[in-house]
Amino acid sequence: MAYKVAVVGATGAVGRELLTTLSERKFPASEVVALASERSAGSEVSYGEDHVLKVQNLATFDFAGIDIVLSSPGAKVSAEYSPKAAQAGAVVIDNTSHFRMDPDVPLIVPEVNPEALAGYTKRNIIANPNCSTIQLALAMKPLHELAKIKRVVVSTYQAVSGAGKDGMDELFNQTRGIFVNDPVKKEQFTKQIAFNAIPHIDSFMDDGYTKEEWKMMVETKKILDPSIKLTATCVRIPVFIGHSEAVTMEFEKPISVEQARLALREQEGITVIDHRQDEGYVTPAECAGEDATFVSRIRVDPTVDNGLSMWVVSDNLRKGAALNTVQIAELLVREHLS
Ligand code: A2P
Ligand code: 11C
Repeated sequence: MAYKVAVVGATGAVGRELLTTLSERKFPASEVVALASERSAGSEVSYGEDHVLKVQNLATFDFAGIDIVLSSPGAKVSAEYSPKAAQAGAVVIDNTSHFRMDPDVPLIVPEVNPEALAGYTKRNIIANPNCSTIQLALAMKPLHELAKIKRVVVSTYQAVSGAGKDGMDELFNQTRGIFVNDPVKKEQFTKQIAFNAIPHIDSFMDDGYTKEEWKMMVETKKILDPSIKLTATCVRIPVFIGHSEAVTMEFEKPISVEQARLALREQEGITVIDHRQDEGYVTPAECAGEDATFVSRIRVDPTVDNGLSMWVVSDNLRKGAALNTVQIAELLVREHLS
């Protein structure tokens, strides 16, 4: 069977990756429709190597007859259009923060909690987690099964593509501008991002955390285990693609580095590259364009009982967004639609 698929936000950084991923993975689509704002209606986007799709205006599009919607146009736009598409009969896989904590919306990393997908029929909406949550939950899963994680301290080093195509343009333009002495222009980021690090992603909350940090806490609990305590510091760095995370975990039971390495090696979606020498670890420059989430620098944290630290890197546009979304669609088709 083949499905009619609509990609919402098709001209964006994630939307383009969604089209590439659908084509690369040969998703059984009888038709793919590209949707974006009125601004880009009529423009063209690539779908695979030999197809070009004409972008249509989301605001006037009729979702009747569409089977699956992959939506990544930002939270406000999804809040309005994802329920409309669901009411028209499509199953929506939404890659924004808007529906993730709705108890009637499953929040899925297919290698971690595929069983939760079954609840999607309540709203016909499935949520794709935040990019920094996906790679963390995936790396935590086999370790949690082995020795039960009690507490996590995570610091992120997040690429500008997390802020979309305009964020990528801002890093590029500031970097070039600084070399020719142009004044720094800030639009997407609150401080200069070129040659800098900004400890602020998404808006501030009353308790001093940012919403990105809050999302990592609550989404990890929803996906993996509500009893896990997690504190995060999320930082934007001048890298185009690839989120990195320094993760320290405290376990209920003893766990050795060797046991952790073995469990991570057996986890689908994880590649362990961990040699204690120059170049024996993965950086964002190497993870861009890859499907795997990479774990390196696994070591004992001697400051607590049963502590381990590790370094986790993943392509935020692929596993952090488009790949995970398409994997959810594949799971949906396999388990529920066919
Ligand atoms: P457009 O290119 O027409 O603005 P990114 O996350 O890379 O910034 O991409 C955001 C995506 O969401 C783009 O495809 C963008 O389309 C789309 N988008 C933004 N606002 C709207 C809207 N009001 N209606 C439909 N699509 C939107
Ligand atoms: C970033 N993680 O890097 C964000 C992007 O909640 O879907 C994704 C925001 C979200 O800025």
